[in-house]
Amino acid sequence: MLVFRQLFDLQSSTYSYLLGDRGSGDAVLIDPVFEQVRRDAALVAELGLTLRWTLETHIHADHVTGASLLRQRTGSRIALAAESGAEGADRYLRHDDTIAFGRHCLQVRATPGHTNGCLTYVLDDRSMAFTGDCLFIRGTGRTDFQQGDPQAMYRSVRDHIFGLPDDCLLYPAHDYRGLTVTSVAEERRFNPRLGGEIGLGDFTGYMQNLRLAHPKLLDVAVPANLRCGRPEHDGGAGKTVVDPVGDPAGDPAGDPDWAPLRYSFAGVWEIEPHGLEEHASGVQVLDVREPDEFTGPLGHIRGAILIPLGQLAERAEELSHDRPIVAVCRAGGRSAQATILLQQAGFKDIANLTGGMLRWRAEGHAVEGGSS
Ligand SMILES: N[C@@H](CCC(=O)N[C@@H](CS)C(=O)NCC(=O)O)C(=O)O
Ligand SMILES: [Fe+2]
Repeated sequence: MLVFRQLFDLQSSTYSYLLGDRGSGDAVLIDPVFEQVRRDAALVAELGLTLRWTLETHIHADHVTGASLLRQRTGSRIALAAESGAEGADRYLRHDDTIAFGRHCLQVRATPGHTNGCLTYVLDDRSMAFTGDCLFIRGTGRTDFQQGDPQAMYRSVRDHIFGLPDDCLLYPAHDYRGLTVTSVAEERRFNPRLGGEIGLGDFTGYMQNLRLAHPKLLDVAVPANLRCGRPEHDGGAGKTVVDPVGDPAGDPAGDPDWAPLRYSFAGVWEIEPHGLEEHASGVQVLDVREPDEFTGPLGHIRGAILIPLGQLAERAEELSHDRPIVAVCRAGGRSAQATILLQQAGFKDIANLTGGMLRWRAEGHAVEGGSS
């Protein structure tokens, strides 16, 4: 069975695609975004997959790839077009190469035009293809920088994409209107730039008059992506010290290290009961249940501060900013929301106790009060 997820980066309107083989657990991720590495790694883990490859459709001009950071974190390998001119990849792809993941594979098609190293990845059964910035939904990638060439793009689309089966689904690297997917038959007929009877001359005329502003990140993104997204300054020991995008707040390389935490795809830092047990002396345990639950049969963790979730927004300042906070409730749901409220209130080091008091007790940790 194929696992398939379409992921979106709001900042750059970029789609990343996770494809996995349920049987072996092997997965590939097409066009990861640097700022989304934490999210994407969390999803891969929650789906029980192992990331084997990150694949680039091209050298992006509008965002930095997450390829290097994912390789550092998950052991995935990096593949992209030999034509791209990038250094530091594990595999350089050419037309007709294949990338296997478990029982599935992607076929590589060279589709230059947006850049000369643009690739389209076609799933083995030709039910879906990932067109990068070559073919968009009722559009195309631009051809006015990075070796852009309207003639090459026209030939790429006509020769290597429009020849796929009518109902082959096409997934682009971007959409700026929120559209998610199209098909070969639709684009062949309705693409306003090169569908129907539109000829090369028409297409070139269209492309020469797009009049788009250059991507804001162009000067940062292209050199970083030519290094597969590896930051220019590496702190050694695999620790990244400089975010290639220059935004430490959005830097997934700087994970909290005050306790062993796991980031969830839901967007919450989680701590396991044994992790809290080990670090209990250095943290504030915040119990967000109702008072009758706090004193009820499940008991509570020694030293826990009780602030019911409904009062947290008003009473957050009763907590110290100097020590990390672990939020606790019955099963880990309300406390997850508590971590979000605390974050909004300006607290920095916050985690949710996974599974709440139920898991805490089930794993044999001590409680105050409660029934045995
Ligand atoms: N406003 C965007 C520009 C995005 C852009 O130029 N995207 C490229 C892909 S890298 C493109 O081909 N755009 C086609 C279009 O916008 O029609 C930014 O600053 O990042
Ligand atoms: Fe692009």
